[in-house]
Amino acid sequence: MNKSNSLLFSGLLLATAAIPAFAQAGTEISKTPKLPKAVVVIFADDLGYGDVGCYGADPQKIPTPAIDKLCKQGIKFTDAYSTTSVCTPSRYAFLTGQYPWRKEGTGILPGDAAMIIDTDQPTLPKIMQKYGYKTAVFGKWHLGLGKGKIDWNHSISPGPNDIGFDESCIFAATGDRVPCVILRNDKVENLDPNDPIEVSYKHNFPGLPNGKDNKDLLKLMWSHGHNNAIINGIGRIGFMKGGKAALWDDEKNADFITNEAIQFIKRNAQAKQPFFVYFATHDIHVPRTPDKRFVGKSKCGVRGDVTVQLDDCVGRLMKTLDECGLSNDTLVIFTSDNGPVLDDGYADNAVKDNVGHSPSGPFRAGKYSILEGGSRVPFIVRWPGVVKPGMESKALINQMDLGATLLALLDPKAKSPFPDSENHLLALEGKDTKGRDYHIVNSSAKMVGIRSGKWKYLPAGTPIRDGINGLGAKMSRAPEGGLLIDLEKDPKELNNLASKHPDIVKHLHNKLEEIKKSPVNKENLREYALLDD
Ligand code: NG6
Ligand code: CA
Repeated sequence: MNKSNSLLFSGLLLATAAIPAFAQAGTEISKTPKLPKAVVVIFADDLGYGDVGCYGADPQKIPTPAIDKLCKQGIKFTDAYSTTSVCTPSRYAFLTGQYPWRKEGTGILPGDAAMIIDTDQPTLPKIMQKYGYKTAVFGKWHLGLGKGKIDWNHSISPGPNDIGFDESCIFAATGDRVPCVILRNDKVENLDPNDPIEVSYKHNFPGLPNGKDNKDLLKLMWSHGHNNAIINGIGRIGFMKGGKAALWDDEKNADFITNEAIQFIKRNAQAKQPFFVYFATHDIHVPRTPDKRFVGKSKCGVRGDVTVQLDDCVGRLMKTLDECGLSNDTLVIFTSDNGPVLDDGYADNAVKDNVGHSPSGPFRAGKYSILEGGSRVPFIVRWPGVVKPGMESKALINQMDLGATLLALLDPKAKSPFPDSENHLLALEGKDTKGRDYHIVNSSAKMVGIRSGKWKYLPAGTPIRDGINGLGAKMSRAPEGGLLIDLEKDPKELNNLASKHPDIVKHLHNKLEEIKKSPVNKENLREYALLDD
């Protein structure tokens, strides 16, 4: 924390001292939430609404005791959404408070893409920094790095540390994309300068085998795509040469980032330094490579096993907060970047092994789809002393709302710099069960629909992807007159009520057009610039 921040924070502590005394955490519920000493946001990858016990998974098949415990201690949101149904745009929105469809180039990125968040954009971690929190990201980044062609052998900038993170320890993109190395802050970790890294998403490097023609070299077979470079016996997207000493160990990645986050928590707890953690697990994305401790620990094959691994990571983070005496002063949020997928390009038997389990819970389809399975995700808020344990909330919220919401908590008078993020602090506290008036539902195809109350509307022609695998989905389009669904009665989105409720269709259609056109809130952005010292 720089000097001005630390002054700001001590000022903030003084300010909070003026607020009426808070109830002892866990006993009584306070009227005004105290400022948490820590905020931990856990973003699982491709975890569906129904993949964890507290959202309906059978604990005999996929045990998730740590996540279920978190849920019992806090609020389970039933109507929370990732901003879209794939990773990059969801994370873009979470960090910047802007709908990704407002900006070109926010689709799924290759591993050598330039960073899509401008360094002068407002971000959630910048807000946390400003109010005195030490900020860190661990795990999957997938928002691009640098400005153009990346030289992986030198410092890479801009990156996470330029948009509000004091520390970062990340995979540049995904586990299935090269380069398969870890970046600590702006540099590849463990890089031998005599074995430089080269990356190409166009061609292989002379003499190196590819996954397409060298299946005998693969320990995990691909089912579609994922047949470029072979790294650790796994075919990847993109080609890579060199960097042997820096290659990650797929089976150890979950432990690695968890241990990094644990060290960060302990260090800051000891220094009595408030902190913000964005814990971006790679689980349960492909390639699914559980550590041997978790192999066979579910009854749903490797996809279930990596869910158990994810649960273990969550449990260890919570245990660390306990050990540091911070659990009662930490706001923990658990969610997923998009809905579930079974076969996402590797022949890991996820389809065959998915015995009787519904990854999307009561909803239809999954990742990549505009149907509910694509972006209705688990969203758990544990906030001792503020939220009553064991609550369930139907509040309509979007992960993107965390920016404006946390800012409202830290500084109720501050104007939000975020264009689309809404302040739903009351929903997070469990006091408001309505949440947003409108949420724009978005699929990977940049197509948008709108949700308001129990209604969901997709304009005529919207592509609808119905399936839970990367390939083979049934494609259709919203019919003439649009698709209007009563999500309360029809979570599987089977009955079109558009012709019965033309007034609702008209209203939602107009509202969608209005929100699509509404410009970025320039006034607030100026305010934000003023906040900069
Ligand atoms: C797709 C990949 C899929 C996954 C996805 C991104 C193929 C055939 N499919 O293109 O495996 O990597 O991109 O997933 O390559 S996400 O969760 O990061 O959005
Ligand atoms: Ca994802």
